[in-house]
Amino acid sequence: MQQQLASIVDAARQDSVAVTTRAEMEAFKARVVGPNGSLTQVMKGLGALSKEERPVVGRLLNEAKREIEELLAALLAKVEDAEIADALGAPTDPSLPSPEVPAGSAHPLSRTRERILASFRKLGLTVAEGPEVETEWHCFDALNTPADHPARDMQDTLYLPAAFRSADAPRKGAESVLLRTHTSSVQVRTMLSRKPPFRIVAPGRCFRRDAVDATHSANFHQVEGLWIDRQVTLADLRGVLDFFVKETFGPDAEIRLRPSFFPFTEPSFEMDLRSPNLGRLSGRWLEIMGCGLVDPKVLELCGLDPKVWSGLAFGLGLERIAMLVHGIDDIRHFYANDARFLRQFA
Ligand code: FA5
Repeated sequence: MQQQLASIVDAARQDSVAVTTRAEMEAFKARVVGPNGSLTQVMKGLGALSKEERPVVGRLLNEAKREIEELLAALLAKVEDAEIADALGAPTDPSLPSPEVPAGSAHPLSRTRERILASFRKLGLTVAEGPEVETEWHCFDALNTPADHPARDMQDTLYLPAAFRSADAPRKGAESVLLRTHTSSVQVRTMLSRKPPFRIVAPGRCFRRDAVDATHSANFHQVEGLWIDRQVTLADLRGVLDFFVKETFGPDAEIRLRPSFFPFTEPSFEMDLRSPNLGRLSGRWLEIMGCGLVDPKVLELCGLDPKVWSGLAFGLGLERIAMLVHGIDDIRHFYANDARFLRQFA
């Protein structure tokens, strides 16, 4: 009996080498431990043995069963590995990056900002920056907009508690600290810190207490331009803006300067754009920025002699330009962080 069990286990071990598929494994299992399997036959004969022989053979039988179970477990692992390799096709290199991981991309507002800055860079304008938490003096007073000026009402903003007052806040008596309503405050900081001539472009975040709708946000972005030199004229302003518009909207885009009012420019204009490449807005005059020649009073307030220096300035809304370029109908899409919207600009 011992001999018989040993040869069953030996035969099974040799047999198992040829097993490669799940079906072959099932057939192998049936041959050994199935209802008519070789080991099952031996088990069936256990009853015919004497009382003394039974425990001895029983122990040998258990030993043989354990060996067969180990063989079957090893075969299952081998078959599963083969199935996985089959499903994957070619051998895999687990150190390679997954082809499924989507790449990130620049936000449409960042892309538009870079495009705008690139066109102004061609004209020699360099990027300047200023703080988002600004003093009342830099945001309004130095821009010829004193406390009782009605133009302040149009840019109502968020004032911060006294604890936020910075070291340079008490300048000329206007001490309050606020979230800047426009990037024009960077004009003031640049005129105070640099020696003319210079030409800068200042992109940045602005804040207003505006009710949010399809074209207004309480937090939006502007791009400011300032060019200070001797004898800067309206022809320079028109030339700079015409170049920018043609770079951004194509060579057929046109501009129109419409008289307007800003306390810090004189004369002041709204610049309208007309282009055949704007989908359903093609061919219509669209207002896209405020601009003008720097008011001599502002030059004086910022320490420049208006008899020597003159300048042009402009300020545009980044969201509005991005909406026109891409045909976006609601400013709120930019901030919703919806991947379905953002993916369209990847
Ligand atoms: C200004 O802010 C002036 N500082 C622009 C300027 C600069 C004029 C230099 C002359 C010289 P205005 O308030 O019109 O102007 O805003 C400029 C642009 O900012 C608007 O045309 C619009 O595109 C954008 N803008 C203003 N308020 C919002 C808002 N709540 N949401 C989104 N965009 C806005």
